Amino acid sequence: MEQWSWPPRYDESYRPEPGQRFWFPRRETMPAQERDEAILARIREVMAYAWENAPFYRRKWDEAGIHPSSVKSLSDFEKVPVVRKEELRADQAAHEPFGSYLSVPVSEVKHVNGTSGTTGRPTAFGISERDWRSVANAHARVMWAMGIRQDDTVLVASPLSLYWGSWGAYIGAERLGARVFPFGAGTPGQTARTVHWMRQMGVTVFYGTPSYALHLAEVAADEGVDPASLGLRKLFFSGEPGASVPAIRSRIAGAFGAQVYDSGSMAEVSPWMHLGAASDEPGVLCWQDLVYTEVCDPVHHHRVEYGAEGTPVYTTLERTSQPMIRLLSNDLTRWEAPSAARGRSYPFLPNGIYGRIDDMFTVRGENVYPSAIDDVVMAADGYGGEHRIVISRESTMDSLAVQVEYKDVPEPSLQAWAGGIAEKLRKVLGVGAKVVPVAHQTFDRTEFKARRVVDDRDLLRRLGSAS
Ligand code: 8LH
Repeated sequence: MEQWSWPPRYDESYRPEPGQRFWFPRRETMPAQERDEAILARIREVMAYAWENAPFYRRKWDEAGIHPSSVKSLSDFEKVPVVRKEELRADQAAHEPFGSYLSVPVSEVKHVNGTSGTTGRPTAFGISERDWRSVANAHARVMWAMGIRQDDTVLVASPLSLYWGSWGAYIGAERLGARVFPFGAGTPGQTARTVHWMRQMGVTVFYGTPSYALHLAEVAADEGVDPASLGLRKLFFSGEPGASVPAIRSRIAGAFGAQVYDSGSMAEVSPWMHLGAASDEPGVLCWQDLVYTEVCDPVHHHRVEYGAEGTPVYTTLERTSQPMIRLLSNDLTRWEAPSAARGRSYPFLPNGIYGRIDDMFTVRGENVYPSAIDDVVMAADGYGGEHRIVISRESTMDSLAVQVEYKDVPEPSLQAWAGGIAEKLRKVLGVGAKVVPVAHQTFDRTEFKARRVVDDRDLLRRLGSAS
């Protein structure tokens, strides 16, 4: 296998010929079974390393009666207890600043990123130079599979702050040899400037969130610029569901006249692009030799069969500064077995990550994912660019309303328009939803990750507990 060592060591001068399909042909196309054997050996090395260097893991595994040497198969590995984000947060509070899962001396931490900390204590990511380079090499590989090349100019259009997403895209594009344009996102008036700079710089590739790409397309139109005239070849995304949601991806592809690629998992397990598309179709491959992904049942955390739904559990195979061993995502996906037809012998998530378990809600006994609603409403002709999903409680029953912006729908047709969407929602979700048309530009747009669900039941719960 090409450049497969522990600790990882990459030849920074290596780059395939532009016409070559694979960055590392052997690693990407080898029989999955053979790769799994190599992954098992690597997992044992990573676990032994964590046992030696990270008190967090030694404590956790001691309590569970697990020693790295007891993991003799990938089935044994399923018995290793998962790590939850709350544990990382608590461990960092007790062992500032990087937690007792930091496995290198603090002096080796050369980059600090972090979670936004909008909910709970923020988590710091302490990244060694070695890990920073491994992430750059991994991301270059995945971006190569998307068809990004040296002559591309890559716009990083997400906040250049603590967010790993932006930096991960930046260093990947840089390692690949492309021109990188870190314009960022999130400051007032920036989006209109983005449109003009994109034109001037001849940007060919966009990176950001799907919500932001749609907002950018709207702003371009308001500025009198057809987004399709901007010259983008490709857009790749992470951070939220969208690039694998058919209605969203076709809106983006249609607006920009370009190809759409999904990618992304969690900042903690960077290289987060280890879930990444290698074709202009919905879904992502699990690049198992970078981060070993197990789609698991959410209760016992054992792998589910291919074809089934579960929550991804991630194990980094190249990280030395803060290795993540069985980090529980609490996201939702369905996975499929590796297939030669896809060119790369990795498992596949055909619908990408379609939501978080916490974001799933139940209305009259049916589980509903916000992204399923997005897919229906955003496919409607006359969709005005934003919507909100409102869950409330009428007496003892939960009810669902979707407020949908409309554009160019004549007033007299509005009720019929809303009725058409409601009918499709009923078919897809299995429960009725009230569709309320609202005027274009009623709702704020986001430059980052969208929050479209308004749960009025929380308010009722809070009022209930206050009384
Ligand atoms: C996704 C996706 C996706 C992330 N489809 N949901 O952007 C990549 C990394 C850096 C990132 O967003 O990390 P962060 O901020 O820790 O958020 C992770 C969560 O974001 C993840 O658990 C998912 O719920 C969501 N997410 N990429 C759908 N392609």
